[in-house]
Amino acid sequence: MSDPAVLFTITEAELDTGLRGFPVGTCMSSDVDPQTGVSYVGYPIGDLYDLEPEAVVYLLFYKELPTAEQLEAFQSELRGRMGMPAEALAALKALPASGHPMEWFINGLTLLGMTGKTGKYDQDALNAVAWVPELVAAIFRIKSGWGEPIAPRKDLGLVENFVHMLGMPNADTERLTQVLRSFYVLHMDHGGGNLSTFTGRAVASGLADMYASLAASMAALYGPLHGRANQDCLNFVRSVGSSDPVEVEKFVRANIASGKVVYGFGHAVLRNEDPRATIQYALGNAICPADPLFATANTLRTVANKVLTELGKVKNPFPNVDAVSGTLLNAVGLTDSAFYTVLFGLSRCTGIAAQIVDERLKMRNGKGVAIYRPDYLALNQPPRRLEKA
Ligand code: CMX
Repeated sequence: MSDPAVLFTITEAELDTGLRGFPVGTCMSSDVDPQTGVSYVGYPIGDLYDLEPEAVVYLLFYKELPTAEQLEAFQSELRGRMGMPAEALAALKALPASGHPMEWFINGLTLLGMTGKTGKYDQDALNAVAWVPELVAAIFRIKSGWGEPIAPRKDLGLVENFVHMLGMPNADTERLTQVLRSFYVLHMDHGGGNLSTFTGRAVASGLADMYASLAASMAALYGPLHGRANQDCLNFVRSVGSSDPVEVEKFVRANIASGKVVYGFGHAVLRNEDPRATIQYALGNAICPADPLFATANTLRTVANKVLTELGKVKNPFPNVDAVSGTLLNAVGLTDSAFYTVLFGLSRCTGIAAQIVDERLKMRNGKGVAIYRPDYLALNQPPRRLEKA
């Protein structure tokens, strides 16, 4: 490629490949390197996962980590925004019980828009950061039969408040908070091209409001090849039934022979172990090394990698973020995997909201990115006419 302005050339073979790798725009909050994984505004995720979650939210929105004073002011601002509209909560309770938690979440986001939007992307983004944990905790409580939604406490941080509002029966609050704090930071953002973020940005480019855009992005996250893989991944680890390397290898080989994927392994962009998986393996080794499912996930880390490498065709035979997140959630009492994608969404809404604010209010000198309008080439549509009498 001699012209430095040419970033990518498209051949016919690249059509219908899901825009894989096509550069379509810029992202100010995060980046994904095939070898080293995700970074937020230049910081590798390994530097950030144990910070105060609000400091990382601040970084995604304002592109710098806050000073102690800025962090305190930001935490206090978010606390001031807490308290989702009561009308949205009341409407949530009327949703069909049979819906998947993600279907409730998608509807819940549009309810927040109907009852509480300001119409300003930056304001709605920060309100969403404050309200989404309340919405998700309410979905957990109503759908799990744990009782009425619990109101937020203004003296608690975002994740501590979420744990309080979950009111999970028999919870080990300390371990639950520890796992959810890191889960929240690890899942916040992952570049602009992942399906949910891309969808949210595309929908906002037509000037749909923040909540409608987030609802659309969460519909994208709902797919089993995207966010719902974390639910399938825990079910996969459960089905292995052993942590013995010989038994696990037999299971993985049989699984592949029957045409199924090994959940928690592979990635569209990464070509190494996802650092978010590395961090979670270390957390599991610290808090639940003897947990049977975590032990299985640990064995899969090496055994599945070996078998997938031998297979030859898998571009990334290493664990992705979903390889172990479910086993940690399960180990701290969140045993119903149907809710895992909602937890992913709770976190990811932060990065998507920050990217929508950047795209609508900052890019192109504040003019915002134009409405998305890619081209689809006509296929099997030779011109023809309807003969009329
Ligand atoms: N197990 C078995 N086979 C796999 C595989 C896996 N984990 N990952 C890839 N392959 C196969 C593909 O099915 C494909 O086979 P065919 O050529 O026969 O169609 C071949 O290897 C090449 O695929 P690839 O280019 O390496 O992977 P893709 O970019 O097409 O797909 C992904 C990426 C994540 C969908 C895929 O690796 C997969 O299905 N993994 C299991 C599900 C999973 O863990 N998803 C979570 C993703 C996490 C995230 O997106 O953040």
